[in-house]
Order: sequence, then C-alpha cells, then structure tokens
Amino acid sequence: MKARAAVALAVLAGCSGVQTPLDPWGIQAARIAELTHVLFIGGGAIFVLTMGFLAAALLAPGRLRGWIGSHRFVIGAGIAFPVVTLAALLVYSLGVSRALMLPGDGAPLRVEIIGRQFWWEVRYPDLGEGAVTANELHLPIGRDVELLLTSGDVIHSVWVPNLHGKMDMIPGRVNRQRLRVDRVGVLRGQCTEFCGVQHSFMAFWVVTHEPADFDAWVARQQAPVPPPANAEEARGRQVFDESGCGACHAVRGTEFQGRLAPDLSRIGSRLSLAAGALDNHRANLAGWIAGAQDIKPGNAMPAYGRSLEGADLLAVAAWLESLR
Ligand code: HEC
Ligand SMILES: [Cu+2]
Repeated sequence: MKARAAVALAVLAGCSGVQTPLDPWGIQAARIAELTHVLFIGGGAIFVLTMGFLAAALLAPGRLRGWIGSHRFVIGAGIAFPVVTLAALLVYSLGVSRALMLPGDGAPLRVEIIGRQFWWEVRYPDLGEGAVTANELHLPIGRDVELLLTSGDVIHSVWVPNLHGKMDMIPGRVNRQRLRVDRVGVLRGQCTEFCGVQHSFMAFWVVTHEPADFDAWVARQQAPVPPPANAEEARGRQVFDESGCGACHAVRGTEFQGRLAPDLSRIGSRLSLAAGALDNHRANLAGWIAGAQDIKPGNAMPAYGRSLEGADLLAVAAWLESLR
C-alpha cells in the first residue's frame, strides 16, 4: 500500500515542476498540453482497440474471425477510419498551431534573447537603456510578451516547457514567439539544439513577477551599481579592472563596458552562475573565476586560478556578490 502510494505520488509529482510541459503556466502551454493529452489518450485507445481485434482474429470463434477478415471490415477499419481520424486531427492540430501564432491584444512587451556559446543575453528594447541581464528571463504576469530570438554564433534553441514549445535561434534571423504567463514563480529553460561542448550546461531561469514587482526589478537593473562598501570590495573592483574582466563583461555605471560576456551589473542577485552550472554564492563565484575551464571546459571565459592571488580572488568574488 505504501509502495503504491509512493508510485502514485511520483507520477503526480511528474505533472508539476519547474521544467515540464504537463504543468502549463500560460495559455500557449495549456493548448500544447491539451493537444498532447488528446493525441496520447486517443492513440492509446486506438492501440488497445487494435490489439483487441488482433487477439480476436487469432483466438475468437469462426464467425467473428470471418467478420474481421471481411472486405467491409478491412475497408472500414483499415482505410476509412484512419483517413477520417487523421483528417480530423490535422484540422484540430492546425487550429492549435494557428492559435499559438495569433497576436494577442495590445502591444506586447518585447524581450530580446540572444543565444551564445554557452549562455543567454537578455535585453528589453521597450524599457530603455540598462534593462539587460543574462541567464535569467524576468517577466510580468498577465501581459503578452514577444520573445525576439536570435543567436550571436551558432544555432541554439530556446525551450521553457511550462510556457511554450521550442523555437530555434538562428544567426542573422529573428524568430518571434508570443507568450503570456499567469503565475508568479520560477521556471527553468534549456538550450535544445546541440551548440557545442557545453550545450548541456546552457540553462536559464524564468522569474515571473506581479506587474509592480516587475517594474521595481527593471528600475533596479537600470540603476548604476553602488560604490564598494568596504576595503575588500574596493580591492575586488580594482582586481576586476587589473585583470581585464571589463574587456568582456559590463557593469553598469562603471568604465567596464564589454559586450562579449554576461552583464554582471546585478550578478549577486541571480539564481545561478554560468547558465545554471553552479549555485550562486561567494565561494562558487571565486571557484568559477579560478576554474572556469574546469567547470565548463571550452567556454569562452579564461580561468584565473593561476594568475590571481587567493586574497585577490576572494576580493573580486566579494565585490561581485555585493552587486545586487
Ligand atoms: C574573454 C572574455 C572574458 C573575460 C576576460 C572574463 N570573462 Fe567572465 N565570462 C565570460 C563568458 C563568455 C562567460 C559565460 C560563460 C558560460 O556560461 O558559458 C563568463 C561568465 C562569468 C561569470 C558568470 C556570469 C553569469 O551570468 O552567470 C562571472 C561571475 C564572471 N564571468 C566573472 C569574470 C571575472 C571576475 C573576470 C576577470 C577576472 C572575467 N569574468 C573575465 C567571458 C570572459
Ligand atoms: Cu545552445
């Protein structure tokens, strides 16, 4: 009994979670889930029926077997039924696809996501300068959003199963995906097109907010970072400068304006480091800076474990952690 309850619980738990198409958080994902259920349950019923006829054809008394072998049955069940069923499913699934493409009402909030080996750049062209982040997509609930998807290098593909289907990110092209979220919380997304050695460590978080909280988040992103609060953080900022980190990374309101790597202006407030590879805390910040090539071999960030003194490594981690 206990075991059976545990199995039932595991099955139910599979239907909710931060990365599953079976727990839709918006209208688009709900349509996709409905299509999935219709196909799965319908296909299952037809399979059971077919196996029933197969068993009857082998084991049933002669008259029934004769009926199953008759012209009428073969034409009805073997040709007419599949043609009618598949045509109906085609019309239904085209209707679902069309509903997923239709623009919603009003002007959507546009969010630009640029796939890069092996991280995500996120920009909000409608919200002005400085609304930039990486490896995290913040969205207001109840509002139509249009994702503008492209790539800075090779083909990637974005997928947040709780929100929508997959869509490719192709260099030199912008693919558009409309969606709306109606729950506050955190979801996980993942690159779903093999894009190089660290493809499997190319994840991101979707954080959804009440509209007012979203506006507050945007305002925080746009503000310049505060000056270092103590001697260690000041040393960390200096190490960041001397090590040339600013050639690749930007920190708002400072002289560091690199565009080749994740924006670090609010790195201390992010849920993870290096596109979901590590939890975000000071020790992992230091670990990443020292061993970026051990953690994600082949990614575009050099490792500094051999060039930075221990105290300097900790200082730069302390400064980055303070950027919230
Ligand atoms: C040659 C360009 C380059 C330089 C120089 C560089 N980085 Fe990076 N850094 C990257 C790239 C690219 C990533 C993203 C790696 C990934 O996740 O695949 C990254 C990621 C990071 C992250 C995690 C960001 C996130 O959004 O999770 C931190 C923190 C970081 N770098 C700190 C530093 C520090 C500190 C220095 C200087 C000591 C530095 N970087 C120098 C390219 C660079
Ligand atoms: Cu990718």
